[in-house]
Amino acid sequence: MAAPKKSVAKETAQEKGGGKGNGSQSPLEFTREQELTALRDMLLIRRFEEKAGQLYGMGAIGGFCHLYIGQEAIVVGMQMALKKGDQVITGYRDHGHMLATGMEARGVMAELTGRHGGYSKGKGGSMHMFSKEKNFFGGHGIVGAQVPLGTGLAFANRYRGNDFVSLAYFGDGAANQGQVYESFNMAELWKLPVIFIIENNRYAMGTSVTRSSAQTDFSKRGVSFNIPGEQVDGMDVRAVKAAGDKAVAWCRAAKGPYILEMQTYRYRGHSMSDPAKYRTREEVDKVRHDQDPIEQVRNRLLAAKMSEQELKAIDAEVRDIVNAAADFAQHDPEPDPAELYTDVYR
Ligand SMILES: Cc1ncc(C[n+]2csc(CCOP(=O)(O)OP(=O)(O)O)c2C)c(N)n1
Ligand SMILES: [Mg+2]
Repeated sequence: MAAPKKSVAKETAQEKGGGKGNGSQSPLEFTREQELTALRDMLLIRRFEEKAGQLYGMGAIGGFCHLYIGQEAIVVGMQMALKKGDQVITGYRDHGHMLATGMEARGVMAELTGRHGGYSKGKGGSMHMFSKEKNFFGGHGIVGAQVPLGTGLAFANRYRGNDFVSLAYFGDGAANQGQVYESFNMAELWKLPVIFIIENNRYAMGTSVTRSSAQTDFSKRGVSFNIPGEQVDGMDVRAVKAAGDKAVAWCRAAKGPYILEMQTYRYRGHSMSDPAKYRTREEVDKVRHDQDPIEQVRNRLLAAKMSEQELKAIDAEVRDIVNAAADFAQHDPEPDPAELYTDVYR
């Protein structure tokens, strides 16, 4: 087992001070350090997800598994706008969110394979992991259920009088859920510091946005509640970070909630069992070719005279972490049967 040289997952963008802001910087300009941080963190998610897909194919992972490949710029860019203590909650497409908050790749992978060293001792699986330390509140399988929970986190922050912000991520499909609008109403009424992040990847399982949504501009979904919203290029990590900075500042200033519609795309199927009959191969290839979030950063770094070799070294470092995680996840023991009776309400 190759030991990771340095834990990328531990040292997140947010901890490196990416969220401090820089008054003289144009919103879309990243420093070299920010580009490198974004590249590393997005690559970690990409390689992790690729490995999870492989392990699933080998039968090492069971149950539901939804990959985040293509959408990496969203969680990485948003994390760069946060400070320690801010909270994150999302749905079932959640591995990227966990890694972005700094949760360990091996703990996430071991949960996928149902091992004792997983974040839920192997009892939760892909959709049910949490980290108090990293302020990650799940991991939820019921579409939209995380939205009122994320609003509740913001209520708690308000009640306690701190200035933390909660991020509630959900999909374009989830955005048509009734509980989302009950949450919007309360959040604005009580000026709760929550950012509603709609990850519009154009599909909810096999249903495209245009087939399911009367209002396809999701940034306008808060209009009747007076919640400001913006559409963001969710494939450009710099645009995500800039929008995140603005939304976070709004929330910290106690002005209430904010909506960010992240325009993105998922490259893989909805879950591991998706016949993908609802879109063409060409559509997927075009987005990968023209907009890939990782390639965008790589190309900018190459244009700024970074060598292919240096970029390959980052990839190698990330692969080491992911391989070590996969190794751990396949050799760590399964939970003892007695664990069936722990961590449950009785
Ligand atoms: C309340 C509820 N209804 C239906 C489902 C089945 N389901 C799981 S994911 C999904 C689609 C959600 O799509 P979207 O919100 O766009 O998120 P994405 O999968 O694209 O990330 C559906 C209908 C569910 N899990 N929960
Ligand atoms: Mg979707």
